[in-house]
Parts: sequence; C-alpha cells; structure tokens
Amino acid sequence: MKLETDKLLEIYRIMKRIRLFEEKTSELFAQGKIPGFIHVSTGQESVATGVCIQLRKDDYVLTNHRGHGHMIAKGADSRYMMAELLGRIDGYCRGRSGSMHIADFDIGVLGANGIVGGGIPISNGAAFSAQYKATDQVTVCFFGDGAANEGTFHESLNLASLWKLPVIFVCENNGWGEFTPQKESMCVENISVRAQSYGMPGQTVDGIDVLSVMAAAETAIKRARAKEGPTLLEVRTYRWHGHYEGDPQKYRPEEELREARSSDPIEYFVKHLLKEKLVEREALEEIDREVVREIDQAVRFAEESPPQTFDESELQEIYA
Ligand SMILES: Cc1ncc(C[n+]2csc(CCOP(=O)(O)OP(=O)(O)O)c2C)c(N)n1
Repeated sequence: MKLETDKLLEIYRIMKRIRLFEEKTSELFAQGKIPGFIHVSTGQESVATGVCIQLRKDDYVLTNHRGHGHMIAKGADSRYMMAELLGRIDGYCRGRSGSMHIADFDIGVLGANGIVGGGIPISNGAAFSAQYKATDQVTVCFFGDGAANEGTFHESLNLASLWKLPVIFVCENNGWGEFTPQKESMCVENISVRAQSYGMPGQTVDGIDVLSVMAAAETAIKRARAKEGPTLLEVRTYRWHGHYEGDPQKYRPEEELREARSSDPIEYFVKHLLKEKLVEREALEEIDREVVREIDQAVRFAEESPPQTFDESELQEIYA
C-alpha cells in the first residue's frame, strides 16, 4: 500500500494514542481509580487503526468489551473516554456506562458490549438501516475469536450474506477467549474459513503489519459501500495483558507472552517507515511528545470532573 507521509504519520499517531491510553488505563486501574472491570487492547493497535482510519465519520462501529482502541481509532476524544472510565459526569455517557457500555453516536460508535457476540446482530441492524435508507454508510463490527463460537456470529453472518448487508465483520483473533486458547475451543485454525459457509469472502491477515490490515479492510469496505455485501476479516494479533486487568494469568505460559511482546505492531511500523525512509525520526518523536501530553491532559480532565452519583429516586421513577 502506497501512502502519503501525512497519512503514515496519522496511522502512527492513532496507534500510539491507543497504546498510551491503554497503558494509562492499566496504571489507573492498578491504583484503584477505575471502578468495575477493564479489558485493554495493548498490542492489538493495528486492528482498530488499520480498519477505522478508512471509515467515514457517519459509518457505524460496533465494539466489544475490549473496545477502547476501536473507539479511539473511530475518532473518540481521549478526555471524554477517560472521564467515562473513571465514572465522571463529563464522560461520554455521563460516567454511567464505564468501559464496557461506552458509546458515542456522533462518531458512529453504537456501543461496546459486555455480552460476547452481542454486537454482531446489532451490526446487522445498523447495516440494514443504511440499506433501507439507501445511504452508502458501512458498518464495522469488531469481536474476538471467542465470539466467533457464539450462535450470534453464525446467525448474523448468514443473514448479512443473504441480505447483502454492508457490514465488515472484523474478528480480532488474539489467540485467547478469556482463559481458553483458540485451539481448545475450535477445530479450525483460520476463522476466516467460516465465511465460506455463508457465501461471503473471508480473509486472514497478520496484525503485525498495520498496512496489511489496511489493505484487506480497504477491499472489504469498498465491497460493502458498493452494495456487494459483507466480508469476514480475521486479523491475527495477540493479547499482551491478562483477560482483564488484575488477571494473574496462571493459565498462560510466560514464554508465549514474551515471544508475542517481541512482535510489536507499532515497532514493526516504525522500523518499516525508517528503513524505507518514508518519514523522519523527528516527526515520530514529535508525535510521541504530543500524545503523551494529550493522555496526561485526558487524565487531568477526568480527575477534575465530578464523580457520577447514583440517585435512587431515578430508579423509583423507572420502576413506578
Ligand atoms: C455470552 C457471554 N458468554 C461468556 C461471557 C464471559 N466472557 C467475557 S469475555 C469472554 C472471552 C471473550 O473472548 P474473545 O471474544 O476472544 O475476546 P477477547 O477477550 O479475547 O478480546 C468471556 C467468555 C460473556 N461476557 N458473555
């Protein structure tokens, strides 16, 4: 894929923004500043970035419980994200959704979802709305390898293909579904082969290379926009952290983790950019400084925002 310098730097900035946001999130969680459960996507930045960077603002995204990166890549403001995670009133959902139900309709993110596979049928609904209204919006649905074993995955892919819905199903295969490795939960190696049963194209891409993810996503997005139907895109990546923050990870060999961390999609991209002399090192360093400042500001913004409080009278109104 041949891209202008500005575009390459934008890709770098988004991946870096996700990485630093997630690292800060882990840190704040460990300090007891984030209520509830948190699942971070550290190490998986190429997937959200490679797909979302090619979407329009009015395109839809459905995400899952590990969705901070998807939201950031779709254009979310780190300040409102951080405030939401900290349960503050200036958060995207006024501090009431937290990490797992965050949404921002203005940028097309229809919501995270704590139910594994829960976003997949919703993405069909969003895509159907575009088809019905004859717009050319597309819908991207992100989910994990674990979700690819849920009934919702199979039912939704069948219907999407039958109705030629403009959806891109992006299976972010990080090798683990909670504490179970992929090979213990399914008999196929490439989840993309499942596309065949539903009569749609399926492709597996190596997530180490954000440009490969972009190339595959570009084809799928074009197909959806041209009203030719859905695609199943499987991106192979690796979950660097535990299933949730604080997970002791007794089930995972340390050697595997060490090896995986040595293949970092951001480092891989930087090496490529410098080796091919596509950008100056100083430009990357400048972005690093800007993103550090941005994430610090996001934390300050969130900490200065008042905590959301729970008013029981609201419940009484709901159940009256
Ligand atoms: C329907 C349902 N079943 C089980 C769970 C418990 N659960 C939460 S996350 C998870 C694993 C999901 O794995 P995957 O889809 O691969 O996503 P990843 O966490 O690897 O990003 C499970 C089993 C749930 N939340 N919902």
